[in-house]
Amino acid sequence: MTGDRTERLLDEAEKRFASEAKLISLETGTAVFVGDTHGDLNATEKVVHKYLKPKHRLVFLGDYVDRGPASQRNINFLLEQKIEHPDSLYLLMGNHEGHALSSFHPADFWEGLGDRLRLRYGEVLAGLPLAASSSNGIIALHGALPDVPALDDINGIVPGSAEWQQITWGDWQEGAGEFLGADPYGGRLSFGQGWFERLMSRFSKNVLVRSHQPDAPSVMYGGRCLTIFTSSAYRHYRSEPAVAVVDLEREVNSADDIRIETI
Ligand SMILES: [Mn+2]
Repeated sequence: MTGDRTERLLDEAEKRFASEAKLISLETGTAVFVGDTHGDLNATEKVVHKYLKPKHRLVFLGDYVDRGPASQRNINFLLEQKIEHPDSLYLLMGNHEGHALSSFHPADFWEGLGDRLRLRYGEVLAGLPLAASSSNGIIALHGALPDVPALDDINGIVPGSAEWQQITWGDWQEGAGEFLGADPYGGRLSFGQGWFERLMSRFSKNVLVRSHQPDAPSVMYGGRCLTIFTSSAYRHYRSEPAVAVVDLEREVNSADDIRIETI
């Protein structure tokens, strides 16, 4: 893609994200949740070709760049799809989209850009929505639950704030506890089941669908925390890239009510 075309794509995407809430509402039809794709354009294209159809809402859970071989093509493809299908496809923010807000490694995509494009991708991706919520019991986001007074307050979360870090950088650990500490080098935050249950109850949700943490068990906390990945960059942790498919018209009480499909 030429520099001019990339700039136009970023301008258009920026306007689109500015008109979206930070908390996306999913009401009817079928939701398809897509985990980290991390530069795996092949996986992203497969998901879009297979699942983008009437009455389907595709929700990507963040981390589109770095690690994989085709970061820029992957994020550009997703931005194009978003502009073309604004109400069928949603791109939530992962920590790898927050390069303008907090530094991390690996950041091969960001470090490979010139100054101008690094600034523009940083500005545009800092405007991505943070979470999606459905009336049948699901909340979906990249990492961990934010400690905000009520679900709707996700709309007021400021990029770079503590609550933003909980969403984009949060890991879950088996066992009791609330905030379990931060990794002083990588910036990762750890949370336990106490934090999980307190906020799920506050938000009146049954199941969290998230990504971000490749060494997490797929299902935790009595079937209420589902972690999925959709990138071959994680093949050493996860057998096959997969998505989570949910009928939005039926109550979801645990991961057993969610269909995992390999792509
Ligand atoms: Mn991540």
